[in-house]
Amino acid sequence: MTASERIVILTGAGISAESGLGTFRDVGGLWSQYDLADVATPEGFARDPGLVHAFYNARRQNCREAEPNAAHHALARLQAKHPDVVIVTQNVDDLHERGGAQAVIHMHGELMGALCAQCGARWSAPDRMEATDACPKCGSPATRPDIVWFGEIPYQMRRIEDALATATLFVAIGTSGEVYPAAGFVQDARAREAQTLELNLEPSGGANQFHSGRYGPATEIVPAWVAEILGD
Ligand code: BJW
Repeated sequence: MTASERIVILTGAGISAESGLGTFRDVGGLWSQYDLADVATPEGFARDPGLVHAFYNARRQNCREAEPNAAHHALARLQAKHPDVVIVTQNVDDLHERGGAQAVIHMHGELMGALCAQCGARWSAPDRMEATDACPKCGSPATRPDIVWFGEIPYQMRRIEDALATATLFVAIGTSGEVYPAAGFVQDARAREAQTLELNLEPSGGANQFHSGRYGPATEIVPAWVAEILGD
Protein backbone atom coordinates (compact mmCIF):
# COMPACT_ATOMS: atom_id res chain seq x y z
CA MET A 1 0.00 0.00 0.00
CA THR A 2 1.34 3.44 -0.86
CA ALA A 3 0.87 6.61 1.16
CA SER A 4 -1.41 7.97 -1.55
CA GLU A 5 -3.80 4.97 -1.61
CA ARG A 6 -7.33 6.00 -0.63
CA ILE A 7 -9.35 2.95 0.36
CA VAL A 8 -13.12 2.74 0.70
CA ILE A 9 -14.45 -0.51 2.16
CA LEU A 10 -18.10 -1.56 1.89
CA THR A 11 -19.18 -4.37 4.18
CA GLY A 12 -22.30 -6.51 4.23
CA ALA A 13 -23.86 -9.26 6.30
CA GLY A 14 -21.18 -11.80 5.29
CA ILE A 15 -18.56 -10.12 7.46
CA SER A 16 -20.68 -10.75 10.57
CA ALA A 17 -21.84 -14.25 9.59
CA GLU A 18 -19.05 -15.99 11.50
CA SER A 19 -19.96 -13.95 14.58
CA GLY A 20 -23.28 -15.78 14.50
CA LEU A 21 -25.44 -13.08 12.91
CA GLY A 22 -27.56 -14.30 10.03
CA THR A 23 -27.20 -13.02 6.49
CA PHE A 24 -30.27 -12.13 4.45
CA ARG A 25 -30.15 -14.00 1.15
CA ASP A 26 -28.04 -17.09 1.86
CA VAL A 27 -29.79 -20.44 2.33
CA GLY A 28 -31.54 -20.23 5.72
CA GLY A 29 -30.99 -16.44 5.77
CA LEU A 30 -33.38 -13.92 7.32
CA TRP A 31 -35.39 -13.46 4.12
CA SER A 32 -36.18 -17.17 4.02
CA GLN A 33 -37.67 -16.89 7.52
CA TYR A 34 -39.44 -13.52 7.25
CA ASP A 35 -41.21 -11.67 4.47
CA LEU A 36 -39.12 -8.56 3.91
CA ALA A 37 -42.27 -6.64 2.96
CA ASP A 38 -43.55 -7.28 6.49
CA VAL A 39 -40.44 -6.41 8.51
CA ALA A 40 -38.26 -4.14 6.35
CA THR A 41 -40.59 -1.61 4.77
CA PRO A 42 -42.36 1.45 6.20
CA GLU A 43 -45.65 -0.07 4.96
CA GLY A 44 -44.99 -3.27 6.93
CA PHE A 45 -44.28 -1.19 10.05
CA ALA A 46 -47.50 0.80 9.58
CA ARG A 47 -49.47 -2.47 9.23
CA ASP A 48 -48.01 -4.28 12.22
CA PRO A 49 -45.50 -2.32 14.33
CA GLY A 50 -45.54 -5.03 17.00
CA LEU A 51 -44.23 -7.64 14.55
CA VAL A 52 -41.47 -5.32 13.32
CA HIS A 53 -40.40 -4.40 16.86
CA ALA A 54 -40.32 -8.10 17.78
CA PHE A 55 -38.09 -8.81 14.75
CA TYR A 56 -35.62 -6.07 15.66
CA ASN A 57 -35.80 -6.76 19.42
CA ALA A 58 -34.67 -10.34 18.70
CA ARG A 59 -31.90 -9.18 16.36
CA ARG A 60 -30.74 -6.59 18.92
CA GLN A 61 -30.50 -9.37 21.51
CA ASN A 62 -28.50 -11.56 19.07
CA CYS A 63 -26.23 -8.65 18.34
CA ARG A 64 -25.55 -7.97 22.01
CA GLU A 65 -24.55 -11.64 22.43
CA ALA A 66 -22.27 -11.66 19.35
CA GLU A 67 -18.59 -10.77 19.33
CA PRO A 68 -16.56 -9.14 16.56
CA ASN A 69 -14.55 -11.66 14.58
CA ALA A 70 -11.10 -11.68 12.99
CA ALA A 71 -12.37 -9.83 9.93
CA HIS A 72 -13.74 -6.91 11.97
CA HIS A 73 -10.50 -6.78 13.96
CA ALA A 74 -8.38 -6.86 10.80
CA LEU A 75 -10.20 -3.86 9.29
CA ALA A 76 -9.73 -1.96 12.55
CA ARG A 77 -6.02 -2.78 12.44
CA LEU A 78 -5.81 -1.48 8.88
CA GLN A 79 -7.61 1.72 9.87
CA ALA A 80 -5.40 2.20 12.94
CA LYS A 81 -2.37 2.28 10.63
CA HIS A 82 -4.18 4.26 7.91
CA PRO A 83 -6.84 6.45 9.57
CA ASP A 84 -8.07 7.71 6.20
CA VAL A 85 -9.50 4.27 5.35
CA VAL A 86 -13.28 4.75 5.10
CA ILE A 87 -15.53 1.90 6.26
CA VAL A 88 -19.10 2.02 4.97
CA THR A 89 -21.32 -0.76 6.25
CA GLN A 90 -24.77 -1.93 5.25
CA ASN A 91 -24.87 -3.81 8.54
CA VAL A 92 -26.94 -2.55 11.43
CA ASP A 93 -24.85 -4.41 14.03
CA ASP A 94 -22.10 -2.66 16.00
CA LEU A 95 -19.36 -5.26 15.49
CA HIS A 96 -17.07 -2.95 13.50
CA GLU A 97 -17.06 -0.47 16.38
CA ARG A 98 -16.63 -3.17 19.03
CA GLY A 99 -13.77 -4.54 16.90
CA GLY A 100 -12.04 -1.15 17.13
CA ALA A 101 -13.02 0.61 13.87
CA GLN A 102 -13.62 4.36 13.90
CA ALA A 103 -16.15 6.64 12.20
CA VAL A 104 -18.00 3.74 10.55
CA ILE A 105 -20.71 4.92 8.18
CA HIS A 106 -23.89 2.92 8.85
CA MET A 107 -25.79 3.57 5.64
CA HIS A 108 -28.73 1.29 6.64
CA GLY A 109 -28.95 2.55 10.24
CA GLU A 110 -28.15 0.91 13.56
CA LEU A 111 -29.88 -1.76 15.64
CA MET A 112 -28.83 0.01 18.81
CA GLY A 113 -30.60 3.20 17.79
CA ALA A 114 -34.20 4.37 18.20
CA LEU A 115 -35.84 7.01 16.02
CA CYS A 116 -39.01 9.03 16.49
CA ALA A 117 -41.02 8.85 13.28
CA GLN A 118 -42.81 12.03 14.38
CA CYS A 119 -40.02 14.49 15.25
CA GLY A 120 -36.84 12.73 14.06
CA ALA A 121 -35.26 12.53 17.54
CA ARG A 122 -32.69 9.76 18.01
CA TRP A 123 -31.68 7.94 21.18
CA SER A 124 -30.16 4.64 22.31
CA ALA A 125 -32.56 1.76 21.82
CA PRO A 126 -33.58 -0.09 24.98
CA ASP A 127 -33.35 -3.90 24.89
CA ARG A 128 -37.02 -4.11 24.02
CA MET A 129 -38.84 -1.49 22.02
CA GLU A 130 -42.60 -1.38 21.66
CA ALA A 131 -44.96 0.50 19.41
CA THR A 132 -46.44 2.37 22.36
CA ASP A 133 -43.07 3.69 23.61
CA ALA A 134 -43.11 7.49 23.84
CA CYS A 135 -40.43 9.61 22.21
CA PRO A 136 -38.31 11.17 24.99
CA LYS A 137 -38.32 14.50 23.12
CA CYS A 138 -41.84 15.05 21.78
CA GLY A 139 -43.76 12.37 23.67
CA SER A 140 -45.35 10.84 20.55
CA PRO A 141 -45.87 7.07 20.59
CA ALA A 142 -44.02 6.91 17.27
CA THR A 143 -40.90 5.00 18.25
CA ARG A 144 -39.26 2.92 15.55
CA PRO A 145 -35.88 1.22 15.10
CA ASP A 146 -33.32 3.54 13.49
CA ILE A 147 -33.12 1.30 10.43
CA VAL A 148 -33.30 2.20 6.73
CA TRP A 149 -36.05 0.11 5.20
CA PHE A 150 -36.77 -0.50 1.51
CA GLY A 151 -37.99 2.67 -0.13
CA GLU A 152 -36.20 4.91 2.38
CA ILE A 153 -33.10 6.92 1.61
CA PRO A 154 -29.90 5.44 3.06
CA TYR A 155 -27.95 7.60 5.50
CA GLN A 156 -24.86 9.71 4.83
CA MET A 157 -25.01 9.37 1.05
CA ARG A 158 -23.14 12.65 0.53
CA ARG A 159 -20.23 11.45 2.70
CA ILE A 160 -20.18 8.13 0.85
CA GLU A 161 -20.26 9.78 -2.58
CA ASP A 162 -17.41 12.10 -1.57
CA ALA A 163 -15.31 9.14 -0.38
CA LEU A 164 -16.01 7.16 -3.57
CA ALA A 165 -15.15 10.17 -5.72
CA THR A 166 -11.56 10.15 -4.49
CA ALA A 167 -11.08 6.43 -3.82
CA THR A 168 -8.21 4.64 -5.51
CA LEU A 169 -9.26 1.23 -4.17
CA PHE A 170 -12.82 0.08 -3.47
CA VAL A 171 -13.27 -3.19 -1.60
CA ALA A 172 -16.64 -4.92 -1.07
CA ILE A 173 -16.69 -7.53 1.68
CA GLY A 174 -19.44 -10.07 2.38
CA THR A 175 -22.24 -8.48 0.38
CA SER A 176 -24.40 -10.01 -2.33
CA GLY A 177 -24.59 -6.68 -4.19
CA GLU A 178 -28.33 -7.04 -4.61
CA VAL A 179 -29.45 -3.90 -2.81
CA TYR A 180 -29.06 -0.41 -4.21
CA PRO A 181 -27.56 2.12 -3.89
CA ALA A 182 -24.72 0.09 -2.29
CA ALA A 183 -24.75 -2.34 -5.22
CA GLY A 184 -23.82 0.55 -7.51
CA PHE A 185 -20.76 1.69 -5.57
CA VAL A 186 -18.44 -0.58 -7.54
CA GLN A 187 -19.48 1.13 -10.75
CA ASP A 188 -19.21 4.59 -9.15
CA ALA A 189 -15.67 3.75 -8.03
CA ARG A 190 -14.71 2.33 -11.42
CA ALA A 191 -16.01 5.46 -13.14
CA ARG A 192 -13.40 7.35 -11.08
CA GLU A 193 -10.72 4.85 -12.15
CA ALA A 194 -10.41 3.16 -8.75
CA GLN A 195 -9.28 -0.44 -8.58
CA THR A 196 -12.01 -2.72 -7.23
CA LEU A 197 -11.82 -5.92 -5.21
CA GLU A 198 -14.49 -8.33 -3.99
CA LEU A 199 -13.88 -10.39 -0.83
CA ASN A 200 -16.67 -12.91 -0.34
CA LEU A 201 -17.40 -16.49 0.56
CA GLU A 202 -18.05 -17.12 -3.13
CA PRO A 203 -18.37 -14.90 -6.22
CA SER A 204 -21.46 -12.71 -5.89
CA GLY A 205 -23.86 -12.16 -8.78
CA GLY A 206 -21.96 -8.97 -9.60
CA ALA A 207 -18.46 -10.43 -9.27
CA ASN A 208 -17.61 -9.64 -12.87
CA GLN A 209 -17.92 -5.91 -12.13
CA PHE A 210 -14.80 -6.09 -9.93
CA HIS A 211 -11.23 -6.08 -11.22
CA SER A 212 -10.45 -8.99 -8.91
CA GLY A 213 -11.87 -11.21 -6.20
CA ARG A 214 -10.74 -13.42 -3.35
CA TYR A 215 -13.03 -16.07 -2.00
CA GLY A 216 -13.41 -17.87 1.31
CA PRO A 217 -14.67 -17.16 4.84
CA ALA A 218 -14.24 -13.51 5.86
CA THR A 219 -12.32 -14.49 9.01
CA GLU A 220 -9.62 -15.95 6.75
CA ILE A 221 -9.51 -13.81 3.63
CA VAL A 222 -9.91 -10.38 5.26
CA PRO A 223 -7.01 -10.74 7.74
CA ALA A 224 -4.88 -12.21 4.91
CA TRP A 225 -5.66 -9.26 2.63
CA VAL A 226 -4.97 -6.73 5.40
CA ALA A 227 -1.66 -8.42 6.26
CA GLU A 228 -0.70 -8.27 2.61
CA ILE A 229 -1.40 -4.59 2.15
CA LEU A 230 0.25 -3.68 5.45
CA GLY A 231 3.28 -5.68 4.36
CA ASP A 232 3.30 -7.87 7.51
C1 BJW B 1 -19.84 -14.41 3.43
C2 BJW B 1 -19.83 -15.26 4.50
C3 BJW B 1 -18.61 -15.41 5.14
C4 BJW B 1 -21.79 -15.31 3.76
N1 BJW B 1 -17.55 -14.74 4.70
N2 BJW B 1 -18.76 -13.76 3.01
C5 BJW B 1 -35.24 -2.03 -8.75
C6 BJW B 1 -33.96 -1.84 -9.28
C7 BJW B 1 -32.97 -1.18 -8.56
C8 BJW B 1 -33.22 -0.70 -7.27
C9 BJW B 1 -34.49 -0.88 -6.76
C10 BJW B 1 -35.47 -1.53 -7.49
N3 BJW B 1 -36.60 -1.57 -6.72
C11 BJW B 1 -36.34 -0.97 -5.55
C12 BJW B 1 -35.04 -0.55 -5.57
C13 BJW B 1 -34.32 0.13 -4.46
C14 BJW B 1 -34.10 -0.79 -3.29
C15 BJW B 1 -33.38 -2.05 -3.79
O1 BJW B 1 -32.19 -2.07 -3.98
N4 BJW B 1 -34.11 -3.14 -3.94
C16 BJW B 1 -33.51 -4.37 -4.46
C17 BJW B 1 -34.09 -5.56 -3.72
C18 BJW B 1 -33.69 -4.41 -5.96
N5 BJW B 1 -33.27 -0.07 -2.35
C19 BJW B 1 -33.79 0.72 -1.44
O2 BJW B 1 -35.01 0.84 -1.30
C20 BJW B 1 -32.82 1.55 -0.63
N6 BJW B 1 -33.16 2.91 -0.74
C21 BJW B 1 -33.08 3.57 -1.90
O3 BJW B 1 -32.69 3.05 -2.94
O4 BJW B 1 -33.44 4.89 -1.79
C22 BJW B 1 -33.39 5.71 -2.97
C23 BJW B 1 -32.20 6.63 -2.90
C24 BJW B 1 -30.94 6.13 -2.78
C25 BJW B 1 -29.84 6.97 -2.73
C26 BJW B 1 -30.03 8.33 -2.83
C27 BJW B 1 -31.31 8.84 -2.97
C28 BJW B 1 -32.40 7.98 -3.01
C29 BJW B 1 -32.89 1.15 0.83
C30 BJW B 1 -32.37 -0.21 1.05
C31 BJW B 1 -32.57 -0.65 2.50
C32 BJW B 1 -32.04 -2.04 2.74
N7 BJW B 1 -32.46 -2.49 3.99
C33 BJW B 1 -32.04 -3.82 4.44
C34 BJW B 1 -32.85 -4.18 5.75
C35 BJW B 1 -32.66 -3.19 6.82
C36 BJW B 1 -31.46 -3.48 7.69
C37 BJW B 1 -31.64 -4.69 8.56
O5 BJW B 1 -32.77 -5.01 8.95
O6 BJW B 1 -30.63 -5.30 8.88
O7 BJW B 1 -30.63 -3.86 4.63
S1 BJW B 1 -32.34 -5.12 3.26
C38 BJW B 1 -30.92 -6.06 3.68
O8 BJW B 1 -30.11 -6.18 2.48
C39 BJW B 1 -30.14 -5.23 4.69
C40 BJW B 1 -28.74 -5.34 4.15
O9 BJW B 1 -27.95 -4.25 4.61
C41 BJW B 1 -28.95 -5.36 2.67
C42 BJW B 1 -27.78 -5.94 1.88
O10 BJW B 1 -27.61 -7.30 2.19
P1 BJW B 1 -26.14 -7.92 2.25
O11 BJW B 1 -25.39 -7.31 3.36
O12 BJW B 1 -25.52 -7.87 0.91
O13 BJW B 1 -26.48 -9.43 2.69
P2 BJW B 1 -26.86 -10.69 1.77
O14 BJW B 1 -27.47 -11.69 2.68
O15 BJW B 1 -27.63 -10.29 0.59
O16 BJW B 1 -25.46 -11.23 1.24
C43 BJW B 1 -24.52 -11.81 2.13
C44 BJW B 1 -23.24 -12.08 1.37
O17 BJW B 1 -22.27 -12.52 2.29
C45 BJW B 1 -23.38 -13.17 0.30
O18 BJW B 1 -22.78 -12.71 -0.91
C46 BJW B 1 -22.60 -14.35 0.87
O19 BJW B 1 -21.90 -15.10 -0.11
C47 BJW B 1 -21.61 -13.66 1.77
N8 BJW B 1 -21.17 -14.45 2.90
N9 BJW B 1 -21.12 -15.82 4.63
C48 BJW B 1 -17.69 -13.94 3.60
N10 BJW B 1 -18.49 -16.25 6.21
